[in-house]
Parts: sequence; C-alpha cells; structure tokens
Amino acid sequence: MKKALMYCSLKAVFAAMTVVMSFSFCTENLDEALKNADQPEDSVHSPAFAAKGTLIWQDEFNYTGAPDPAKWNTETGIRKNELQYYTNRDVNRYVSNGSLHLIAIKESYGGKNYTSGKINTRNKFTTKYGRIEARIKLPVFKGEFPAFWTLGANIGTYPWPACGEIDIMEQLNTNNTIYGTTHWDNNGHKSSSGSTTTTIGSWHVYAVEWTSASIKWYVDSNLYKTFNILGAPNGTWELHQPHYLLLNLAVGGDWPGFVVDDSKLPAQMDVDYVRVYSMN
Ligand SMILES: [Ca+2]
Repeated sequence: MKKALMYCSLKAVFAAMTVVMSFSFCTENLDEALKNADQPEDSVHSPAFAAKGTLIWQDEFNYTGAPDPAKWNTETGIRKNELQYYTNRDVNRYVSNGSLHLIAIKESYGGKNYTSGKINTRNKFTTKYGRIEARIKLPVFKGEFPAFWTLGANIGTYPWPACGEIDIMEQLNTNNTIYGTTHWDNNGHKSSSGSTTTTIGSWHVYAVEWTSASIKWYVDSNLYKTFNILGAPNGTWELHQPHYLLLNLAVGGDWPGFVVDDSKLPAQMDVDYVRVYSMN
C-alpha cells in the first residue's frame, strides 16, 4: 500500500513537472497571442492546454443573436439579495463579433433597478471532470459580480450545497482579485477558496482542471489553487458528479455590497469562447 502510494506520488510529481515545463514552454506564445488580441478572434487558441485532452464541448460564439439554444438556457428573474433582474432580452445577453455579451443596464424592471444576463447549460451539457475554460474580458465598475461556474446536475434532487458547486472565476467591484472556490455539503455547507490578481479589464483565460484527484484553478497559465478531492475526503462526493456550466453578470449582492457606480452602465462581460476538454 505504501509502495503504491509512493509510486502515485512520484507519478504526480512527474506529471506536475511535465505540466510546469509545458506551461513555461507555451506561456510566451500564449501571452503574445493574448497581447495581440484586444478584439476577440477565434484564431486565438490555447495550445498549451489543448494538448492536455480532447475537446468535448465548446461554444466559440461565432454567430449573431441569442446564445445558441441547443447549448444554453437563459435564466430569468431575481436572485436573493442581488440588485439585478435577469431577462431573456437581447439587450441583456447577445452574441456578436465573435463573443457573448452579458450586459448590465440601469433600468427599472420587474421591481429591480438593474437588468443583466445569465445563461447555463442545464440539461444540455454536463461534465464530470475535465478542463473547463473560458476567455473572458470583465467589465470594470463598482457593483459588478461576474461569475463563470458550475453546479451539480442533480440539484433538483440534492439542493445546494449538496449538489456541489465549482466557481471557476468570481470577481467583485473594481478589484483585481479573482476568486476560485468550491462548495459542497458535509453535515452543512463547506467551501474552499483561493485567489489571485489579474488585470480584470483585459482578456484572460479562466480555467479549472478537474480530475478525480484534484481541482486546479488557473488564470491564463497561473495555477493559483489546488484542492484535493482524491477519494472524496470530507464528504466531497458532489465534486465527483456531473456538473453543468453557468455564466452571469450580477449587480450587487451580499458579497460585492450594494453600492453601484451607475455612471459606468451599461457595462458588459465579454466571453470569446467556452471550451471543455476531457482530462483523461
Ligand atoms: Ca469567439
């Protein structure tokens, strides 16, 4: 048993070394590509990561109109303690010029003073494990609370947090801090979180690499948090179940607070693509 463990650890070390080496090899090209990509271009790929597995799902947003209904649902209505009303109108979520736009607007609607966009892949795409990535340009205004995240597909049977949640990217107000978090249930709500900083108003690839052993959070090639889930320690079984994807731009809430810089609205979160690669 010990020998097997040691072998596994060595294997992990070698795997980690390979990952680090391939990242440093490709980072320069990727950074260069990102630097030259103020406008979203679908020719901008992430070769450092594509080699890690098979592309199993994607939306490159190479069309015009509502988010592809074969891939996405639009969520509508209010969310607890947030200031926006999510609508299914084009003004709040629209695809054009190679990107999805989630747009926060200052307007009275459904009893709220703001509207915005939120989409998900529930009942259309789920994945258990994989590299889940999106290239995103965040808005920069006080009151913003954008997120790229997952929820357990069994949420209908196992209400949050027992369904599990992986927050690939969350950010608050005009802060340069990016948060990566997972939530689960273990006789009550549990969570584990990490953070890093980046230039939020520029394009970045936000990703998790989720395997049966761990969840790793990245901004571009910067690995900033690793969470062990091997053997589902501390009741993390929900992190070994299929999850669906979500993207939204919230305005205000318990976490970002309730002060909004209306002078910056409308403001939009742009998403060049969402791609999912198998990890095995
Ligand atoms: Ca695109």
